[in-house]
Amino acid sequence: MNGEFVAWEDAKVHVLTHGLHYGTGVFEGIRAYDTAHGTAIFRHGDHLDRLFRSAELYYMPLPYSKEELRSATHELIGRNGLESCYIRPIAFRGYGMMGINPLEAPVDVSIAVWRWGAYLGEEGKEQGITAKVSSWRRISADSLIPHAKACGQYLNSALAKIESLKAGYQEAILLDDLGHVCEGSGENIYLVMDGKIHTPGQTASILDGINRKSIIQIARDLGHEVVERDIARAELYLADEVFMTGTAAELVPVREVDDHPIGGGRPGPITRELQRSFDDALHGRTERYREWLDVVPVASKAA
Ligand code: PPE
Repeated sequence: MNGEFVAWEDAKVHVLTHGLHYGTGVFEGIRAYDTAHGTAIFRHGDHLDRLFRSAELYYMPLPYSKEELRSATHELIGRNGLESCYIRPIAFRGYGMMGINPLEAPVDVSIAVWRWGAYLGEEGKEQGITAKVSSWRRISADSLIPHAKACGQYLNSALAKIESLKAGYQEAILLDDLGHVCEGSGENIYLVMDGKIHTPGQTASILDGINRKSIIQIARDLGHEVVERDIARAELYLADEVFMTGTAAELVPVREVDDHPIGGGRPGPITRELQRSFDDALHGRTERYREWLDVVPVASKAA
């Protein structure tokens, strides 16, 4: 926290922290995997780039460089002796000023790491999950910044998630303000139709996921055609396969949307193929994607 290593139980903030009241913070979700090269953080640089972009979009100068955050993360993983973990850097307007204007409030930066298993359950990754199209639309660029990963924006995801869980589904799918398919509460979405992979474009109101970029590249490298375009709600129901990606969730098949079974209600062959290749990339088993790994130096691990 702000440059100090702090024990888990002491990692506390004041109740008048600006970001707690107004959502004025930005964060990242990153994973490190146990690979043959050592503990390796997947696309660490890309996540840190996005953290800095999110901060810039909310006029929040970060008091550390990317390299400082990168090496602090290495040391943190080393000190905790974790072979694999979830990594949550967060920068937020801290304690000192109340009132909406965040510009006078300090900027606090923390990084936390912990073991986090399958976000939507092991069974979800294996068998696929059920999803419901939410009555809540994904935030639009008219009011907020879909491209930023900012704390307050997640009220939108939380409403959609609550609605889907209360209705008995595992995940929510949000449409954008025009009614096009946008993304999950914390995942990007794809469908397979006519042997091609379709996903909303980067300028739709999606969070431009790091795993989205990875899966598009992996799919193309495997010879699949990937089409970025507007997707109608009904296409979800008619698709041969639907799946989602995100750092926490990894690649999760969707077996049912609004009670329509997708492709017979079980994960399809393209989803399975991509899931395997993606898992290989995450775990450093593919030389081609080796550059995506930021290996935690052994010195940090021994510290
Ligand atoms: N859309 C949203 C809204 C989102 O939150 C995420 C990540 C993605 C897409 C996928 O982005 P990427 O991880 O870069 O491929 N959601 C993070 C937070 C989840 C949470 O519950 O917290 C994550 O997966 O870490």
